[in-house]
Amino acid sequence: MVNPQWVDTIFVRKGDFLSLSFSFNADYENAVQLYRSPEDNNWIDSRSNRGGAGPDFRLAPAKEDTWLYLIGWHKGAIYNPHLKWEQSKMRSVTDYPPRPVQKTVTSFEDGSDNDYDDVVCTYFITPRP
Ligand SMILES: [Ca+2]
Ligand SMILES: [Ca+2]
Repeated sequence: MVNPQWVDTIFVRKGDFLSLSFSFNADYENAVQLYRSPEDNNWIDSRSNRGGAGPDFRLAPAKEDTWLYLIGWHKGAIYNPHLKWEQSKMRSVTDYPPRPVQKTVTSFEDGSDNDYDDVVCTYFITPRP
């Protein structure tokens, strides 16, 4: 079960571009996944501090108004395959620098120290040029 309080819902208008970048600062194993539905196990993209932040993820221009869902996960240890993934607490701050660009910083906490930088996803939504 996903706790909806810690799901970042991303709204992308038809024709807009979404670009996400990721960073990690955690002692425990952390991951973040982008979904088309919060109840769906089929994620679109995934990053972890085990696999690395990787390149920015860029979604093709939305063919229709689209909702996407960003959810963070962690284990209470470093790279222990026997532990279950637990959902991470989430904070999200959005601003519009300058409009109509949207910039959002969504950060996740694995529960060890409340620094909320265990996974940080920064994303921009920009209109079609
Ligand atoms: Ca941290
Ligand atoms: Ca932390």
